[in-house]
Amino acid sequence: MYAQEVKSTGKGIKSLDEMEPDERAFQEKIDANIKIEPKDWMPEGYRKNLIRQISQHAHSEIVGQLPEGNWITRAPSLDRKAILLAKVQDEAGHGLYLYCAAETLGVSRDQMTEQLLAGKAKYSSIFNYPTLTWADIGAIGWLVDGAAIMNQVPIQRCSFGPYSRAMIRVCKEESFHQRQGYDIMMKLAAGTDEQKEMAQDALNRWWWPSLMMFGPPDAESVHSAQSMAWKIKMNTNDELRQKFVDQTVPQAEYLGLKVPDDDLKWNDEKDGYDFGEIDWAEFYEILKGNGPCNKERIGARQKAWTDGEWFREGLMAHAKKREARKVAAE
Ligand code: FAQ
Repeated sequence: MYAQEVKSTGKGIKSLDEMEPDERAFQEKIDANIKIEPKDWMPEGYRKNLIRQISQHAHSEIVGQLPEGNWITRAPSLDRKAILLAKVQDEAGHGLYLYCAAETLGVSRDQMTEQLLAGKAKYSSIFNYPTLTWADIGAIGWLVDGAAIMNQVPIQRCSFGPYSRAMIRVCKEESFHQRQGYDIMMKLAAGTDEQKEMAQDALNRWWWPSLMMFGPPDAESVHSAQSMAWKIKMNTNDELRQKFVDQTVPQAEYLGLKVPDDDLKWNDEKDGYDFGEIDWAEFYEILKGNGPCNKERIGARQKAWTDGEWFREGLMAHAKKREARKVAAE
């Protein structure tokens, strides 16, 4: 069975024989691809791990609006403004579906936000880089949404019902985002020398951070073994990173742009590209809060939270008043 296979990686995952009856029945459901729904029994570790991953995913969608939102007023035409505005609104919607999915596990949206603001919950490293030119909006759609899709398509099949269903709609919208980004890159790459240079510069700056989105190398991934046994995660970080490189390099070639990696080389034996070493020191610095825009991003979320306090209180007061009226009428 799957759980036993994972144990063979030596990461301390229990085999079916070692599990309590409840846990074993749960694992058998997972192995049989039966969805787990919010009111079903689940091990506490499964619930916690899901809240961790889904809430961090939700925070990424919400914080992810900031780098692109920065360009809405400066998009080069009315059409591009309308498209970018719709895309950024979609990201807000993704965040909301995901917060709802996490709420079914017994955590409130306020608690999740407080964890983000206190630095206890992460969001994707990629959103700590600045968007310096219009070409960065193309690169984000092409590479960042492209990496997000590569990671999220398999999560449509994950074991937790609300998360897997949320991913179906999210992936459809992300596919459109990826196409709009690539469309911007096609226009720039086929434009003047200066526009082509802008496109190349954006690719140079976003390539390596996009590869980091898939998480640390498998050997350093803390959660992969258990998350894969529970089908919270369907592939390892390195598997998805490799698929992303294999899919994206030909797209860069089609644009006439150069992927900024001198070690990139097709490998017939593995039927995929070999690629250079990722700067993991940079990745871990970002996770510690020391990336180029970490403080700005959290500052923006903190301001939105503080500015919205009167509104949240107003909503609560209104809800309480309605409830009191309902009770009085009964
Ligand atoms: N950034 O043990 P693992 C998007 C953390 S959505 C920051 O390998 P795991 C849409 C990890 O949390 C992008 N932290 O972790 C969009 C853990 O720390 P913890 C987000 C990272 O969970 C596009 C520690 O390192 N997508 O872009 C990162 O098994 C455009 C150890 O790592 C998702 O969240 C990172 N890159 O694998 C929006 C998808 N990588 O929690 C706007 C769902 C790792 O113990 C514009 N999530 N860490 O404190 C996943 O698939 C997984 O959570 C991974 C990480 C693959 C992200």
